[in-house]
Amino acid sequence: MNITDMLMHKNAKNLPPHEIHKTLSEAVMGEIAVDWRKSAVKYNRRAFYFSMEFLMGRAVYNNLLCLGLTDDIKKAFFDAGEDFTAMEDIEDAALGNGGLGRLAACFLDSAAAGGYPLDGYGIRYKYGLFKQSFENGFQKEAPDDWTRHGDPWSVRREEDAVLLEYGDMKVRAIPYDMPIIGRKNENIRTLRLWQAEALRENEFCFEAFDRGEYLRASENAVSAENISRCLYPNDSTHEGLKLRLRQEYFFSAASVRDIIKKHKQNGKTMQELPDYVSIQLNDTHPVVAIPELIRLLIDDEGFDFSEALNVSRKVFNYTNHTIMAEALEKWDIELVREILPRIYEVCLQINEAFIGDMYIRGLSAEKINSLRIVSRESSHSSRTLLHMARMAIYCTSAVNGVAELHTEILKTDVLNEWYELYPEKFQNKTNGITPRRWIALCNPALSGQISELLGDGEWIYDLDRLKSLKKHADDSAVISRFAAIKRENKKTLADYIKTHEGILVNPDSIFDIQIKRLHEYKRQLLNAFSILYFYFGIKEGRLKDFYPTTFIFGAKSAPAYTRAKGIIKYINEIAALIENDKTVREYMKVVFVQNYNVSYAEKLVVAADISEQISTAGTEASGTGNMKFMLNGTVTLGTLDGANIEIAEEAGAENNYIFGAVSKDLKEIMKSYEPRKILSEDPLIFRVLHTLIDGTVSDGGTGLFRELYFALTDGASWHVPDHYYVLGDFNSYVKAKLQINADYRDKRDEFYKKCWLNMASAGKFSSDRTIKDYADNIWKL
Ligand code: 26W
Repeated sequence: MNITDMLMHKNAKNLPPHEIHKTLSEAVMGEIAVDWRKSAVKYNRRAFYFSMEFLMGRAVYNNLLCLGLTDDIKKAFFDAGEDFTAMEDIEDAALGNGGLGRLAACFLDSAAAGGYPLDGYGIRYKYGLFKQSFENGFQKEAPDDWTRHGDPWSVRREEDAVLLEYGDMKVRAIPYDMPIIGRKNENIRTLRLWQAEALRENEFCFEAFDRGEYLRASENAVSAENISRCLYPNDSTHEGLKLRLRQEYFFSAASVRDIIKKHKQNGKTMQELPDYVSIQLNDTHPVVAIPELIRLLIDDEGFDFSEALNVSRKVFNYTNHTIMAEALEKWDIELVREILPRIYEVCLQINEAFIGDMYIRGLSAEKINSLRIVSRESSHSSRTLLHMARMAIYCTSAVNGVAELHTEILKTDVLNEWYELYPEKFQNKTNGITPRRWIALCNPALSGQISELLGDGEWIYDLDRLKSLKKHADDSAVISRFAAIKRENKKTLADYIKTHEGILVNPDSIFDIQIKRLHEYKRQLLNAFSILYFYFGIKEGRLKDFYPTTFIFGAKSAPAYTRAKGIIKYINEIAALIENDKTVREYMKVVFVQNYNVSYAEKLVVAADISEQISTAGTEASGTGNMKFMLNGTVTLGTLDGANIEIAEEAGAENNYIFGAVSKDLKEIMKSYEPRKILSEDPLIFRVLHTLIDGTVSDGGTGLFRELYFALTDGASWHVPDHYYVLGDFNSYVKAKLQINADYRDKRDEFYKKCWLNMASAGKFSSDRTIKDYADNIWKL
């Protein structure tokens, strides 16, 4: 292998890690160049994944793994006296917020590995998701300049630049291509990310410069570059901001044009586009691609509107990732008119076509009004809104949810009226995760054990084979090796936490882990309350024999999400409270790791005893962290929500710890729910909740904790007290948690058997399965 030669030649020893990283990456890029080029032209019919976010994480180790080079390179590093892990600080592309962006990354990997012609299109943000640190327990954000050491995994393709016009400005979109390797199988896919730049003639204004107006001289360049400057760190609320709309149009329009250009280069007509191209819209963020395609067909290709709409319907498909009302994108139509005047006109035409269709179906005017794609905000509002999800459903062939329950909720509740109009469009595609990154890469020891038992390592491309490991659940030699591997992973994590957080944790304690974006519906607060409950229980002698537990959190809060930031501060205060208590701290410890990201997740999911998946039933569309823990042999402590339901189905509810109200009951429950009643009847819950206002912990005078308290008791912005049913589920949650604690303490073998059975049942949650389902039933590849 000449990559190792190259490393040796460069005399790695004298190079700083980023130089080694660069040399190695460039060598790999050279190695794959021919296959990559061939893959691009190999297929007739192709699919494209349009996503505002791709949460790729580190490329270097993953690419070596997929090429089967890890062992060779590790050895070369060792021989050169170099640290293989030193490249960890060099690159980590966090071009996404959470689940939606990471799913996109897993999908590309699975497509490459499975031999599917799927490529990704997105934005090359200069700054990825902010870096998080804690100062005095409060979240602080810093910019994430992810290419500061260069970007050897991307190739700039100047020749494919696209000119884009807004109502008030013009910009160039320059593509950067990243190879998606997946497997050494000659199907190397591409993630094409667009970067915004000024037109060359506008880049710099010499007239302004000559007048001494130096800032103004580069004003055009700055406003163009602003479009791809920064990932919006918001993963639930739609804010309706101008720059965000510019971003959405920027990559959607550039990508549509890129696809059309290639299609024409292949000598095909635009009428034939649907025969060769299928585009998956990752949530509504890229939905503006629809009016853009229609516009191009009308303005440049001479289609009439209804022909153009028909083409678009055959090309596009839409995935919904959230049922949270505040996340649904509705753009103020006046903003659309200002920034995208021609798109505005097309959207109005789509709306007219829809209204016409509805009249033909015989719907009442009132009903039609309630469904319009462009509609007044309310009878007493002068704002008119463009409903992106409605446009998506009307203008696509397939609409899908991301877990069985989620799709059911879309059909019967959130999108019920649309389901009744277009039942044939609705499908479920339960999410998945790539086994390459989420076990082979992050858990080499467990992967090794599995490969030995299965006789080869090919199972990472055929995860259903794990099933046959169930028969080893009663083999004590197998289970004790499995337990030893987990113990070793816990030790490795403990060392990492010591280095990065300055906190000592005991690897022999239970590792109870909740890692995901900070959001009220995910209920980190429920976890925090239960910890306080145990704290008081131990301190006051009610809780005996509590097995020492380390409660680990990792979560970023949207910078403007005040209540979520209050929850972070609260958990950090609880951590300090316990740490300062000599009698309790032997039994429990709370660690909130800083800057939780994909790379941290790789270290955490392999070291967990308990996977916390505790969202209010009916709120988490799917969850994918839950699958990562499961695959690495962890029991789920969870509600019957999202994919947790399918996890419990696959692994057996008896091998997990399920608690809480179920989705179908909650609507009824919430009608008469009175959290203050619980508070007045249950002194232990009272005690715990009152830490928010009785001075047990301090929010530094910000009022954050008081606000949290009143949101639960009286109801704040939701006007519903405790909208996410934290107190309602509290007792059943605590009970389940104590059950795990006792099982771990008293029936360790049984506990590990449960863990093992979870791993052996995780086959369904490979994104290879998900991609095959999309390819067969939506993209028809
Ligand atoms: C407009 C602001 C905004 C930005 C991002 C609204 C909503 C989003 C995403 C849809 C949020 C998201 O990441 N959803 C998650 O998608 C995952 C992949 O399908 C699911 O597993 C998670 O349950 C869902 O929360």
